[in-house]
Amino acid sequence: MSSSPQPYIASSPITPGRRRKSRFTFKHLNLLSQSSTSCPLRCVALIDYDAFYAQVESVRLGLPEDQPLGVQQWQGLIAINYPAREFGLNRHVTITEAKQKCPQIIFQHVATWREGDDKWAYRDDSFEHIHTDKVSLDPYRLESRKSLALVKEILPAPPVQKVEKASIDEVFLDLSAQIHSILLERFPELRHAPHDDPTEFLPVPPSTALNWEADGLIDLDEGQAEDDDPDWDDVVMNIGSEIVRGVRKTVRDRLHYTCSAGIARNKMMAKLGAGYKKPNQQTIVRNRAVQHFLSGFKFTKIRNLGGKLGDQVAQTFNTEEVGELLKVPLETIKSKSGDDTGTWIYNIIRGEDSSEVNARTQIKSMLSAKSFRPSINNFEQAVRWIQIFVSDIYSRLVEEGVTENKRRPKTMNLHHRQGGQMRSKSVAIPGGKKIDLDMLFELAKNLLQQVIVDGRAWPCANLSLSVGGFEDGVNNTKNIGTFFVRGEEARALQAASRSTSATPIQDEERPEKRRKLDSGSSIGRFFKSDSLAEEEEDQEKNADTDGVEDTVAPVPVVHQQSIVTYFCKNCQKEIPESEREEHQDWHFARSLQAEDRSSIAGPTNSRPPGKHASAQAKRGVGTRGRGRGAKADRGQKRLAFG
Ligand code: DCP
Ligand code: CA
Repeated sequence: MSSSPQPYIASSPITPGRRRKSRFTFKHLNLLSQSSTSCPLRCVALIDYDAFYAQVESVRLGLPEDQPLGVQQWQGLIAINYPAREFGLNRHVTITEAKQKCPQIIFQHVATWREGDDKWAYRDDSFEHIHTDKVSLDPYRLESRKSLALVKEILPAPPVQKVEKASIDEVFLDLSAQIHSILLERFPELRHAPHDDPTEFLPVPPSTALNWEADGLIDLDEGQAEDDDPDWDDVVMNIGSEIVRGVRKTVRDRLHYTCSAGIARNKMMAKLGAGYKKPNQQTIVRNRAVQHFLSGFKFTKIRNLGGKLGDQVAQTFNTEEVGELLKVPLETIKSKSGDDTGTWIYNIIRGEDSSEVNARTQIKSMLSAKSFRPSINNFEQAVRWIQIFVSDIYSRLVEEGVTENKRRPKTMNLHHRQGGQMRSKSVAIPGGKKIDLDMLFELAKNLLQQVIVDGRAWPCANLSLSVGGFEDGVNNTKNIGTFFVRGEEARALQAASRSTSATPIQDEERPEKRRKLDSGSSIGRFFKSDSLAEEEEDQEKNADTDGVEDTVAPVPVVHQQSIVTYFCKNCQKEIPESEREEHQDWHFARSLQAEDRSSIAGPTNSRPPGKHASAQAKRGVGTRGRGRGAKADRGQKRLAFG
């Protein structure tokens, strides 16, 4: 991940007037066949769908392509299609403004989960139900998956095919190996190195080798001219462009989506290229055009320089312009940003990026979240959301093949935010047991109980549930279903609950947003944060935040008249009325936890919230059913959902 080797600024035998040989060698050609990141002939593309969610909705609704449409989430807009953008709209405008500027616009609200439903749905009234619905991005995920599958179908099979899903609507393709085979087909003179010497320079390409058709070409660097003889890197880009045009056409024909693309020598340049001209266009950044292209950008537009790292660099060097930063010597950048980061920055602004197109497309984690405005204040409310999160995650797990035991997550996490504190609890998902809604719900509820037992659970401003640590499932279907008896299931669950205490990440109290990229002072850290960012992206894109900056809702005013109390039968004590809900929740949580733990001794050292703790808090515990057998007891009666 450090500096990109750039071996191709090689001296090739050039005669005045016309070059006899290419600058590239047979060895370079061989590197191309291996999709090597150090190959100077490398070709990478980024395909980015135009106004993705908006297109999904337009196609689903069968609307004419020129119909302006905005995708609504509560009172905000999260995607605006290109016909609507012609009216000057973007996703930061309000619905009222959008309507004013473009009266014919259609707003489509995203699908939502609603309590009691076992599937998300499009509803006419969802924008009025921010407090009871949770957005579902499943329709977009499904379309994203469908189009990724199509792209993979169009391209040659792996290992020639190298496809990386970069986000819900972006995909990187390393086209090198495919282009290599096309080159050999079209230019047989490239098949064998003279004297089998890989260091031999390639012959020059025929001048008829290039046909840019309708490509968006970035102007060449200073000192380069269109009528200069092309070299093989130009031919490679030309073939890459042809492939991408074909992919885009098939996607358009079969799925009716338009997308834009960038074609260049690496991921970073491809990404910049893709955003250069939208919609429905592709931009080629030839190697001879890289410097010219880059100099027109602020470096904060560069992939991985958009966040804090970019801000820090801008502050340190007092500029955001690539052109200005190019003047800073490597040693100076290194002295300010550290050796690794400095070298990386130095190279990236010169258009050099050796990061690989990583064909891993498997999901690492799934998250379902909701921010509450106003905050929620009791166990029942929280459990209702947990139920929705579980349904959401379970439906995605089914998509992921969990019911056929293809893959399964190993852990479940619950994050809970109260005031400025984020707490998280985690539990191992018991292996060898079928993952179903009930099982996930029990685990999640148990995590919630743990949060409540710790106290300070309310008011809660955000809850999020995630599963992660996916592994390939073992084929143990014969053990599932009839084989398990209740007691065993209960024990499996108990084991899982107990294992939380051994899980190092459980009960982590942390300042808000600790996981955000906090410093760019080391490139190692920076790239680690990149992979974290991936998970965060999953979180962000699934989180239901009502489009409002997450702020802590004010604590509801409770009338703290000290004389007002209620008598807790469990504790046989007077408890302040203001603590009633939390106190009851505490008992409830303790009792369920005790049930789950079955014969494990009840709490001796935990105290209910407030100063009125009592050893009698245990009273009543142990008289109810156990494990799954307890399903229809008080818990269910109190919860009453669906
Ligand atoms: N998205 C979102 N909130 C954001 C950014 C994006 O919900 N702040 C969703 C809606 C977008 C989708 O992700 O349709 C893809 O994001 P893009 O940034 O690629 O934006 P678009 O695809 O909508 O537009 P463009 O044509 O500019 O790529
Ligand atoms: Ca897009």
